[in-house]
Amino acid sequence: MSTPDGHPDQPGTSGSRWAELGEILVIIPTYNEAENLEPIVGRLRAAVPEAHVLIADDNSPDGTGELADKLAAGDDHVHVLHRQGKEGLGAAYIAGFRWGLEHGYGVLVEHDADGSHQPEQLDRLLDALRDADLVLGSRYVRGGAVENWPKSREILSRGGNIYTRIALGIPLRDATGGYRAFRRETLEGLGLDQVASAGYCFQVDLAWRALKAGFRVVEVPITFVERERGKSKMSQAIVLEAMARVGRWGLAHRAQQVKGLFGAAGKG
Ligand SMILES: Nc1nc2c(ncn2[C@@H]2O[C@H](COP(=O)(O)OP(=O)(O)OP(=O)(O)O)[C@@H](O)[C@H]2O)c(=O)[nH]1
Ligand SMILES: [Mg+2]
Repeated sequence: MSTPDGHPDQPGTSGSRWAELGEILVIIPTYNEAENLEPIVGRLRAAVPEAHVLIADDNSPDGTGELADKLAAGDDHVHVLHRQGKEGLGAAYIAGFRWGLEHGYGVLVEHDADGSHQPEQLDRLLDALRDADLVLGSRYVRGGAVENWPKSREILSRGGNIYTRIALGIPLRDATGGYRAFRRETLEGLGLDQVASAGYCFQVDLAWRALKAGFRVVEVPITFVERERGKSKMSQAIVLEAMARVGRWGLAHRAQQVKGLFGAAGKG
């Protein structure tokens, strides 16, 4: 069975190790990643040849979108979603998720373009997804690692994760990472419309929603390598804004829990 653009709209890549999970779509959001795009797509196609790739480009001024079209023209497993302008990585992922759900994929993967995520480790995430609903590539579980980061950046990231764990009361070691694999049912059950797509809260919000909805969230170790080429879109202001927001979510959640307790006590 195929959709008009020639895609399988039913799960089942026969012969694949992950056939039971359905077709796999790796979503790569891009903004000015012209130098990085071809190598990363090449590595993904080599590492997991049965996986499809969707490049979600926000009209990058450096020509990443045109390059993506060229790659797609030469490979039926590569697709492009052109978006009007820069709206942030969260919005690009949500658009990519919707595209993937519409096209019948069973697994949707988040993957950066900049070389920070290793395509050669995708098999770990997919293996773990057989017994999970969401798999997080984790820098901060045993076996996980970070390369090329200045100590200050690592402290900020580790600190942010400890803070997130305490503020929200969740067991995750790395709730802010961006290398993840979702079953389609997980995304369908999260309420994508309500996800905070702005800034760095996006990843935390997705993981937290999955936990609250009762999905099985599992962490597997990854080696995160800081980008060598291109420009980071990350700043200290973004991190501080995200931490303030996570703090507010935690407080609101706790207030809700306390209200629930009093409600129950009142009834009993
Ligand atoms: N479509 C789209 N992609 C984006 C946008 N902002 C970032 N990205 C992509 O999202 C991925 C992660 O962005 P980075 O700038 O590397 O952010 P980061 O990895 O958290 O920060 P660094 O560690 O400093 O690299 C990359 O593939 C970017 O090209 C955006 O506004 N739109
Ligand atoms: Mg990066």
